[in-house]
Amino acid sequence: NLTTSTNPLRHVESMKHPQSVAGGNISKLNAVTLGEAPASEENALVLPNKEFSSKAHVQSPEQYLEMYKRSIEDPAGFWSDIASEFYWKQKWSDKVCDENFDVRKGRIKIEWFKGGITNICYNCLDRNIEAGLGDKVAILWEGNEPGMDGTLTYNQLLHQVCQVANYLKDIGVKKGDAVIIYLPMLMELPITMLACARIGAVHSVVFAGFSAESLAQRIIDCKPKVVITCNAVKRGPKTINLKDIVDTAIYQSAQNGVSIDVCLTYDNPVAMKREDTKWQEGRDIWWQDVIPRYPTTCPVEWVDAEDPLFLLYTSGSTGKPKGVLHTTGGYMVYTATTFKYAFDYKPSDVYWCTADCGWITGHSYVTYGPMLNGATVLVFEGVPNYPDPGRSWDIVDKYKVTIFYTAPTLVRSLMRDGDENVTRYSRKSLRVLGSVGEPINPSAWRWFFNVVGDSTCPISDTWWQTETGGFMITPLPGAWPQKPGSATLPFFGVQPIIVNEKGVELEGECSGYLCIKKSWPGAFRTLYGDHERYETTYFKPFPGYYFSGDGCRRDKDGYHWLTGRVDDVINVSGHRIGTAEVESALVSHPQCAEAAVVGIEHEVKGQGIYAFVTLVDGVPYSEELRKSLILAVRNQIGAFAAPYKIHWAPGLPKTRSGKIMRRILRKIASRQLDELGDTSTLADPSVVKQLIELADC
Ligand code: 6R9
Repeated sequence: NLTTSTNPLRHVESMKHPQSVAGGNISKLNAVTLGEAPASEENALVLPNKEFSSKAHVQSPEQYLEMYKRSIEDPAGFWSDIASEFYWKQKWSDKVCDENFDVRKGRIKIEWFKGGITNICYNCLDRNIEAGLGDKVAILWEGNEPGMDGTLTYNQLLHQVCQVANYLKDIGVKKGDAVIIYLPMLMELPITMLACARIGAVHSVVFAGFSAESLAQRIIDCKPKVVITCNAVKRGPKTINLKDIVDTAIYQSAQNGVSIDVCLTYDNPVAMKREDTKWQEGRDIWWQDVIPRYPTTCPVEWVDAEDPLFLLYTSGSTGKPKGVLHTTGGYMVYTATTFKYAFDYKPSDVYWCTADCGWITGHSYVTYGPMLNGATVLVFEGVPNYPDPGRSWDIVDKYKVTIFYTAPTLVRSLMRDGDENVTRYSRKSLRVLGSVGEPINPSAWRWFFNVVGDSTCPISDTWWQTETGGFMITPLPGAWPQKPGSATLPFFGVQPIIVNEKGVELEGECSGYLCIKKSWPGAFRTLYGDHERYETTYFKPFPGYYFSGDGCRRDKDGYHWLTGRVDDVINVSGHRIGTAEVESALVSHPQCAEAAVVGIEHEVKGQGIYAFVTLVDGVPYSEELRKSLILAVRNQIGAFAAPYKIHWAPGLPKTRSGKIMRRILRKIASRQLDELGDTSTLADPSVVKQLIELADC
């Protein structure tokens, strides 16, 4: 039996017959309530539509509870039943899961389906084709410019993947070798990921918005055999010259002892002419000159379930990005299952996730999760507000998108552009909406629900992380009532707990640090080359548990409300950025002596980057200097990490031991000047007054 603490619905007996809800019957929210949160969000139950529920994979709280219960009481049985739906060359050993989750008992180890031999590319493509999906559309591609598009069926996708796989093998890429992919959202991006997986190579996709320095840092860390890129891309009205960035990164890597022999470059004539592309003979190869020459079949490299699938770098609380490592078998089973249930996926769906493959969302829910389910996936090269703010809905109507998965920052910015941009499109095809990347505030939730979804589509607000591989806390559409702004309840097999600062598990209504009690198949296995940091960051803060870095509140009904990061990580438009990374970029500027960065609330982006800078003695602060400081961050990390405010600070508030008091900086940044708290422990309390005076300088 489930103990009280493992029963996620323990507080929600009343949910079986939810009748009284705030604001009357809001199974169809009234547009009048838009933006106005009811007195208590906790009581705002949005009931599932009966017809939707009757066709859903999970139709009621009881059915969820039954499945959840089994996933906790018999994880081996639960997950191996699901795993058996995939193709395994050889079955895993008897032990479905082998883990040590407790630093006090030795090294942290997580293994799922060890000894099982499989291949995720085979399961995405060959297996689905054998099941008759060869002529089904796998990828619908929509270019940056309206009118530019393309499609690939599962058969065609397999052929292209095999050609790339054969090429990679030919240049010497072997099982276990790293491959860096620095591509925009062309079809070639998922194609290349799948090609790597087919031959057992470990891909590391770097978001094509990262700067040369960031790319070099990743190249130096994982020493890839090859870098795959494209000459240029158009995003909205802008042209971005990717090849120049890659050239600089490869040069910098060589300076650090890591040389790259092959740079495979996709020729993207829409953005740049071939002859205008800077070229290094011998190293640079045009994709179009070699790939089509290779055979369209390629044998699969069979790998162990615990062999690495990919590395994805993410920000932490130090300046050095962490190489999150995911393996094959557990990740495969987990992304496929979460995709199926959290979006109530049906074979007739047309699915669109607006994330870039450079982030984990694009790995798990553009490429692997959907394709493992044989889904039709829309890949969009452009930006949602180009050429106008209606672009997203134009695309939804054009392809009859049924599942639309995006980030709160996009919802908020579209909300600001006005309803008319949405309502002039039909959107009749939409059936499920999704949100990821940061907490979605209730007013944005309501707008998404009422205006975009015409009050008929459930919203899956999926809480998860690069580290977790797949969804952890998420609504299952149709299964239970939703609450605007809450990620609701745990996915199968996930045991979220909330602990206080001493690591004591809290019961009932509570708030604190969000941890996970046991492993789940999609969990990351280590930080590349630094298992020590893996243990220190995630398993030492609260021994016995995985620590997420997020704060969370659980309400009286057992629903989870994520409250944001509790570490030095800022979430800007759903992108994770470490304060230390931004600080180190700022202090690399020759005229910057010291920097302290905090995140503050931002209407559209969720959080904005606010930087306090101390200049080198004698340097005057000027508009020009402000711009060049911002440029330093753009150059070192990428445009998405640029601070929106530079606050000149002749001195920073520090304790006597020299620690910067960020708490005070946050209050100054958000102009909550009457909440500065105790400043008497500062080495020099007068700096606070000085900072306040300079706030609008
Ligand atoms: C998938 C992804 C992870 C951090 C995570 C949390 C925030 C993501 C969220 C959410 C509230 C949600 N986050 N989804 N917060 N509700 N539905 O975004 O991975 O880039 O690693 O970021 O994002 O703070 O810790 P990643």
